[in-house]
Amino acid sequence: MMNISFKRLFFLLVSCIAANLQLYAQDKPILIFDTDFGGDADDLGALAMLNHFHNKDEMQLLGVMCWNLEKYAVSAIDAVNTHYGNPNIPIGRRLGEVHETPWNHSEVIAKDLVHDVTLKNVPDATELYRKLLSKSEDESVIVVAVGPLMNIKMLLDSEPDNYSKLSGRELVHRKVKEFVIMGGNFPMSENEWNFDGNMPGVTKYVLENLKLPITFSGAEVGASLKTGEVFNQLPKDSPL
Ligand SMILES: [Ca+2]
Repeated sequence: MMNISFKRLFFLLVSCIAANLQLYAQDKPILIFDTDFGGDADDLGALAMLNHFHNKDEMQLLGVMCWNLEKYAVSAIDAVNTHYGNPNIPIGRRLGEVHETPWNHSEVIAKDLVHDVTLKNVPDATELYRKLLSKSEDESVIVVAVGPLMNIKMLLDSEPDNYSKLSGRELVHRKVKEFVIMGGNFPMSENEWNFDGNMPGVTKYVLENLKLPITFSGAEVGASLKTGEVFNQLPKDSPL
């Protein structure tokens, strides 16, 4: 009799743990980070935070898409991920002509910290988006975009391929559950970089074609948050 009770108790306990794990697994956000890394410090800070929460198992950083075609941008992103112990997070890049922007912080980070990928040997962002989304559960991925939206436009316009027979538009609406987009200035403004990006029509196209929940974070939010002093106290090998 005692034996049966113990078995029941054990079964109940395992069931509870399994149920909790399942609940936790469902709740854990799965993110793709789309960034114009290299100019302002906020993308660097955001990438560090994402690595931190990824390591705490509070979310999964599924991949990083680099909008910036600056020579060292992808290397610097990989260096940050590697610094936080995540050298294998896949990185995709926007196709286009590579340039050098000496005032970007990417070159310093890439030259000072360990990394093993560059702009030349990572896949096109559209291809990586399609690969990652096709392997994901339906309505499971959150795309966080903190730069201009060209990578999203290219994804929406993509054709069926080896990863999925769905069009880009179908794939996005099947696999993504939410977009979080940093851009604009609310209630209104002109020429905010992320929504302008010297790419007329891209933001309008993306927003008109996304039929999914979108959370916007305008430039006025960041402008009201003054921070940075604490970074002076960090060890010299920190990318921050
Ligand atoms: Ca940005």
